[in-house]
Amino acid sequence: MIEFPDQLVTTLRRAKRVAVLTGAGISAESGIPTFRDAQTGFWARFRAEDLATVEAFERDPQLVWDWYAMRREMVQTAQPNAGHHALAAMARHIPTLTLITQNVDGLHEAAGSADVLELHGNIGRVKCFAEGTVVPETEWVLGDGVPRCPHCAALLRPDVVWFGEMLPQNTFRRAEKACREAEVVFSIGTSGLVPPAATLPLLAMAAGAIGVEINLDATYLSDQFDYTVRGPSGVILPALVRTVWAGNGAAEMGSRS
Ligand code: BJW
Repeated sequence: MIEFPDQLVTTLRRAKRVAVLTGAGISAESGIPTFRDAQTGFWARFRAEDLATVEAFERDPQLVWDWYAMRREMVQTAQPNAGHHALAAMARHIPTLTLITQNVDGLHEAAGSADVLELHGNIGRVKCFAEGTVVPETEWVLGDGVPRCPHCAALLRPDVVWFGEMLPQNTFRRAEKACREAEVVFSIGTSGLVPPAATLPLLAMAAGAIGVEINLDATYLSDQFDYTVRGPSGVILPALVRTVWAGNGAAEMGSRS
């Protein structure tokens, strides 16, 4: 049985505002490889800078399109796991739980979470490379290579945020606000290596939130959190929800205090 510190359990039971940042690790148990995992990560097989940048798309649009098509197919057949479901359940106990994700897979929504702040876009959407307009699949102009925009004939690209691109400003502002107001902030399944998303839990803790990191391994941000829990989020999160909202509670997580 996983045991959680009394202070965290009590705080969560009373909390009115909680912010949660998730990364690729929460979807690992749904069979979607993480970005930086040495064994299975996308980054282990492909160089990020060869695929997830505007320059890469300009250099070789077909390579980038094919990579995203392969990942889109993987996401379409994936199911949310116990970690996604536990966060959807947690939202039913907390008046304002803001779920912020770096993931582009839509699995939080598939688990029933509403109003998810998708910082890095969604792999299920495609937009015009020239105008940025989202184009539904029924309107793609198909030819030999990468599909084209029905309005201006420019190439279509995935509606995700590549390195060096701006995050959706309104979404990021809402995430910042939720973090500034949170009593507890969770950082779940993220290496914390990619700004500006990685700064959000730090912003919340600087504003007074209790910080909790849930990850298989230590990250370079681990020392900054009040509590760290090592293990798969698909196991830790359901246990946390059971403990906080169905009784139990004790202490077994790492703590900086
Ligand atoms: C488990 C587990 C289990 C495993 N349970 N845990 C030039 C430079 C900087 C900024 C700008 C710039 N030009 C313009 C900007 C503006 C700026 C901006 O928007 N500013 C705002 C203020 C509005 N834009 C940016 O900052 C961009 N950032 C950037 O360019 O940074 C520079 C940089 C360069 C090089 C390295 C690092 C930074 C936005 C970046 C957008 C990132 N895009 C990607 C690709 C998305 C599209 C796609 O999917 O292809 O987003 S990169 C990739 O990293 C992806 C992820 O969302 C992101 C974070 O990765 P994540 O989720 O943390 O995954 P991993 O694999 O790193 O970690 C997994 C973790 O899970 C590990 O810790 C495991 O241990 C753990 N784990 N199984 C629990 N079962």
